[in-house]
Amino acid sequence: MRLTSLGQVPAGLRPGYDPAAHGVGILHLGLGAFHKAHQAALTDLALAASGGDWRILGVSLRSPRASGELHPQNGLYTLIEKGAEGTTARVVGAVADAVCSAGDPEPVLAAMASEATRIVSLTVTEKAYGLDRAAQGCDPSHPAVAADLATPRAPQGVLGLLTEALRRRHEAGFAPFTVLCCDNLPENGVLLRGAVVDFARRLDPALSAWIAGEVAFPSTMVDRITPAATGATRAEAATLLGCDDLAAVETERFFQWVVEDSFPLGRPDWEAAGVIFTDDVSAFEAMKLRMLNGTHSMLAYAGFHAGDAYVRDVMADAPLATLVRRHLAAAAATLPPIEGIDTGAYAEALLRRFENPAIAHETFQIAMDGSEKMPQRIFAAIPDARRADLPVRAFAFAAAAWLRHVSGRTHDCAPYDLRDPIADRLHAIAAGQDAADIVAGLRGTEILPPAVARDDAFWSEVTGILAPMLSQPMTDVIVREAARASGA
Ligand code: CS2
Repeated sequence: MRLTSLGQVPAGLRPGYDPAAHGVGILHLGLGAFHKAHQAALTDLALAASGGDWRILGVSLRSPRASGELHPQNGLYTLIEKGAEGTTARVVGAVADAVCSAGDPEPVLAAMASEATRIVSLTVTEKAYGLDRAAQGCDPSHPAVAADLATPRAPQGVLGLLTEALRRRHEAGFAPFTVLCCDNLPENGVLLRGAVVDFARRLDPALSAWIAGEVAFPSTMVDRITPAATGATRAEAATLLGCDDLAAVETERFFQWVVEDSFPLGRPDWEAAGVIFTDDVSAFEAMKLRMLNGTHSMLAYAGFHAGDAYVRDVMADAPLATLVRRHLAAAAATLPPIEGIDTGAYAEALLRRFENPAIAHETFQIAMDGSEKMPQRIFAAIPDARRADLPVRAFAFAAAAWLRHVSGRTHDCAPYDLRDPIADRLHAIAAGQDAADIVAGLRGTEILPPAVARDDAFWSEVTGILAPMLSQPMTDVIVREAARASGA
């Protein structure tokens, strides 16, 4: 039997409120495990604490899989939280329903345009936005952006959906919803605002001016390590519930959400759930991107090629764990001070989170989409390191490990899928004759910030690290690098 109503749920796992008594106020684009483990779970706590019409309509943009799991369950799913201290679980009632916009965007546009929708939040991954980061606008050559510019009244992509829904609200005389970007991008609200305003300008300058003047795009820092759900997740939920839950998710116990408090049409009482509101999210975001995500990317590339399937395996691999610590320290040194935050303590907490024995977070999963992740996680730190005359070796190692990964083959020549929106271009770069050629290929792309692309000394260090990675087992390279990091 499948989970469809709270009546099936053991009393101790039910939400502390009656979900049916609360209307929908949030529409969320990108209904993945992360949304269910983070924003939806925290909205659930806010509803339990203070109520309000803040339930969520979840939207899958491309694949109907996530909505197909949740819709038959009336939005209900089990949240399993795991730490070294043990496991806790509860059923989340914050998601009212789930739909897929692919093929027919009309029901989703109608919901976005409805006056009841006061927040549109997003977790769609970096690549789905179609950003031109350098120009702080949209990239009209991005496939979804190009398609939506051609058929703006029936959009499929993020910028098209937001713009068309805002146009309808403007026409109807409704106030705009707040756009809440929850992806791992620096100043994500500012970036998304620039992209939407630019996208709209290409269609209708007056609409673009209205969006620029009236729509709030608060920036956020989101954090919760959430591996993709597996059969084991669903089996655990079935044991807890006594019925099947195809939408169950598992995550760590830790979470953090730092949000700029700019919600003209109101918001749930997220403070009650432990959300931090501040005027300036950017320092938190840089800390999280460079320390957590930057280290994640480094350990994912090096670890995957060293045979470590999960992050916890990396942490049990002593030489690689040494490089994890080096990276955390190097990244921390590039950050401006944040009042009330000790980056040393933050690094220690990250080490414990990475070690979490109960979380099976695949290095292969983190290795995806490197071209979209490396700029803010690794490359952005380099100019700051240079300005402060700090060593850049840790960043050079991370860049080399990524370039090793884009080859698409392990040391034993086993192929794997290079999941990246520009996989073909990266494959062509990786086909270079030697490390110097591969590095030259990357330096010719727009992936790198110009100041970093010009940094000859940095790239000669990357070349020196990459050369042995191309011919020797990654484990040997890691052992030598760890000895060097420890001053041996
Ligand atoms: C990870 C993130 O997959 C990745 O690239 O670095 O998803 C990471 O687990 C989250 O940002 C943690 O909050």
